[in-house]
Amino acid sequence: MLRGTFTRRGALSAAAGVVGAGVAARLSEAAPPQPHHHQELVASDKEIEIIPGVKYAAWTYNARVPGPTLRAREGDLLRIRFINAGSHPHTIHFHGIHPAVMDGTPGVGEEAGGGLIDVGKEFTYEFEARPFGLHLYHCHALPLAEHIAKGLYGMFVVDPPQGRPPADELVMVQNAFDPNFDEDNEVYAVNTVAFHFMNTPVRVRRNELVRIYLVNIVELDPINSFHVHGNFFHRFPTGTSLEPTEYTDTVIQGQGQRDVLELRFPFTGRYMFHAHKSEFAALGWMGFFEVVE
Ligand SMILES: [Cu+2]
Repeated sequence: MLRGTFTRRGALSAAAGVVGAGVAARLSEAAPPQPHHHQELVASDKEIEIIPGVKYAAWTYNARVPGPTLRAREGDLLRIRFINAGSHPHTIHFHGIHPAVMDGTPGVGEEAGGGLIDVGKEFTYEFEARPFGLHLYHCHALPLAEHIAKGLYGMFVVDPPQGRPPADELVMVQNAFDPNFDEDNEVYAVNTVAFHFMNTPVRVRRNELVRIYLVNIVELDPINSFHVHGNFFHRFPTGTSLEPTEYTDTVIQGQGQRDVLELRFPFTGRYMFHAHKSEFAALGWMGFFEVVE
């Protein structure tokens, strides 16, 4: 069974008064990957709160944005039953290596039941998890920008066969919203809720290895970025190698790009993390780490 892994979500969501949004971000307490995974993803329309008091009519996987984080080990067989209980035809398009019929692309594999999944219909995606790395899944129905911007996406983590070193693992899906439909985002965040981690900092321990799974899924803006204060991190692009390629404090990501980041905080205290694009930070994409003993 794949697990949604937002283990502290209940407490943090309640703190922010947020309903239906994926706020917290810990992966560490998830069940270890199993060789066979069965997961059900249900598309549905759902109103979510993107800032306390600001509602957004989202399209969701499993009534949340982002959808549940899927995790497997390289080579595991994934079986993902997709039920479209929404108001529009949708798909699940997984990044990774798989046969065409499992690609979740309209017009591809429809004779075998794949492709575009109509309202009230379902399809089971079945493929091996590979390559290891940090991937994503999202709806690929047209118009693509609308189906992504409405909230149909999530993170897909494939662990290397030998695993990664033990760490405090965090999921950060950089996303944004255009609640007034003017083709320009007004709200930016990681994991949907603007400014959430300003009010509820992400607590980590001094000197403990912290691993961040970072994805950019923002529509309407060509790039996004992640910057951390008072520290540097090792960057593993797409997570497909166990050797980092860069030691830095800022990464730039286009849409669909992702990185695994590893760092340790040598000092206690509060350290900001935010988009190094001032406009995005001012519109919600900023937060704090709180480093404790
Ligand atoms: Cu869709």
